[in-house]
Amino acid sequence: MQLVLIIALIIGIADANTLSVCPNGWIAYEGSCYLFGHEDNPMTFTAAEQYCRQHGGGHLIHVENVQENAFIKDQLRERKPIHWWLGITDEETEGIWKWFDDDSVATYTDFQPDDHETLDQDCLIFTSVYDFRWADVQCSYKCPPICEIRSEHIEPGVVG
Ligand SMILES: [Ca+2]
Ligand SMILES: [Ca+2]
Repeated sequence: MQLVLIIALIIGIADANTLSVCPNGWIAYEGSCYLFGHEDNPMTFTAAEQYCRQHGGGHLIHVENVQENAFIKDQLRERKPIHWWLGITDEETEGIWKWFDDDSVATYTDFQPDDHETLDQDCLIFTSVYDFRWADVQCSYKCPPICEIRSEHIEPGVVG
C-alpha cells in the first residue's frame, strides 16, 4: 500500500514538472514542446502551419538533429496516422530545403531513399512506409501536423 502511494507521488511530481514546462496536451523533449495532430483532422501544409501558430504560437516541427528525429519517430510509431507534416519546403529553390520557422537551410535531413527533388513536390512528411523517414509530397496533400515551440518561447498565458 505504501509502495503504491510512493509511486503515485512520483508520477504526480513528474506530471507537475511536465505541466510547468509545456502547455497541456504537449509533450516535452530537450527544451521543446510538441503537439501531435489527430488522424481525423488532416490538413494541407499551409493550414497545418496556421494550426500551429493558432495553438501556442508555434510552428510546424523543425528537426535539428538525429536525436530529435529519433524521439519524434518513437512518438509516431505509437500513433495511428501514417503521414505527418514537417515544417520545411523547397518551394523557393528546387532541392534546397529550408525550415519554415527560421528560413535556415536544412543541415540534418532523413530523406527516404528515393528522390526528394521532384518539381511539384515541395513539402515533406514523415511516412510510416519508410519507418517515418522523410518523403516529399505536394504541399496540397493533407495529413496531421506536428507543432513545436521552444520552451523559452511559451507565452505565460498558454502554460497549463
Ligand atoms: Ca526542433
Ligand atoms: Ca521539390
